[in-house]
Amino acid sequence: MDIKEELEELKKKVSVEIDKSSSVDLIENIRVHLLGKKGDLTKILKGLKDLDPREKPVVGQMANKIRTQLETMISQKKHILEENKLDAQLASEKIDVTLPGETFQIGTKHVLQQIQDQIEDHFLSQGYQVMYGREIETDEYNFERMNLPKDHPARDMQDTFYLTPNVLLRTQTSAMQARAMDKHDFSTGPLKMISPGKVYRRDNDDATHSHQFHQIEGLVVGKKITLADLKGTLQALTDELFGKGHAMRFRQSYFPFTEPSLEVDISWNTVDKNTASQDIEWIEVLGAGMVHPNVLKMANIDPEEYSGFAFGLGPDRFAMIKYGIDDIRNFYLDDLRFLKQFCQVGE
Ligand code: FA5
Repeated sequence: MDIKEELEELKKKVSVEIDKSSSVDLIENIRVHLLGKKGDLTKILKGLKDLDPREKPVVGQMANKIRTQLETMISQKKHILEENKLDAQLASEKIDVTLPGETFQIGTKHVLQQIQDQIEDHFLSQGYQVMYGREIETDEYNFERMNLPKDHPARDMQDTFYLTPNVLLRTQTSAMQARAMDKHDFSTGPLKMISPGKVYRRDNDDATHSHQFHQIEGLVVGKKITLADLKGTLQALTDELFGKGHAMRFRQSYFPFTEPSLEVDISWNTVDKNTASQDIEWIEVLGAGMVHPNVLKMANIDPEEYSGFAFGLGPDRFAMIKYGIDDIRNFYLDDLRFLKQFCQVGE
């Protein structure tokens, strides 16, 4: 067989193979076997060098033509096979939107967040602004600006976790009082704010104490603010949360940043586990008082002209009273049997 016949033979053989090939991989295989370095066409063309010099250009031209024809056939077939493959894939992945979907468990607000939201809504409706503070605070704002200089004995009651000697996990949302006073422009009217968030203390955990809990700070500073305003504000809050006239008890107390200072207890019904007899107890829910003149002075506010009240309440304990929960640790155990009792309707 001379070289021209070989080329014709190759064209016929490869055309049939292309026709028969049923996958992109097979067609790619044909291309490599035909045109690769050791491919059939390359092998035949090596014989060109032994040809009569007059025949070389004729055979060369013929070889190029066959090569182009086969390449075109390969790429057309490859295109068809790729399209078929995509069609098959699309058909197999078709989604039936009428099939019933999988059900997901959707989370709901934690009971503590629910209480916080209710308290925020109450104060927003009274014209307060809500300011979220930082859990990592400086000694300056957590203690010093609250009239608790270094070595003040009242610091002992609020030992905490220190990141550096001057940076700590805040022990009270009161840290936001000074930040709010620094920021407020008193020419626009009184400052009325609440500040909710987590606080931390080196307290031993028990039924009513946790080393991490929540507080909501309240602060009003303006002209002619009195203790009566504070009492009325707290009464309005408890009326809304627990129903009008729910028993509250004001007790004299001490905080370095308020003068006078007081603590507020709320009554709650307890049931003796052994005898099932019901009793009424008091639980302390907040500390409060009139803002100490030193605290106002440190914020460059004249205590002769301005006065204010502040309170720091524990929403965890509010939730305990509202829902009859006898152990604060339940809030932090992530036990779904406990948490599911407080799923809001529709969630
Ligand atoms: C304070 O933290 C003051 N900053 C409150 C305050 C603000 C007074 C503004 C005056 C003016 P006290 O340590 O008592 O005070 O905490 C306030 C409330 O936080 C308590 O009444 C209680 O409801 C809650 N609380 C305190 N310690 C814990 C604890 N370990 N676990 C859960 N709740 C707590």
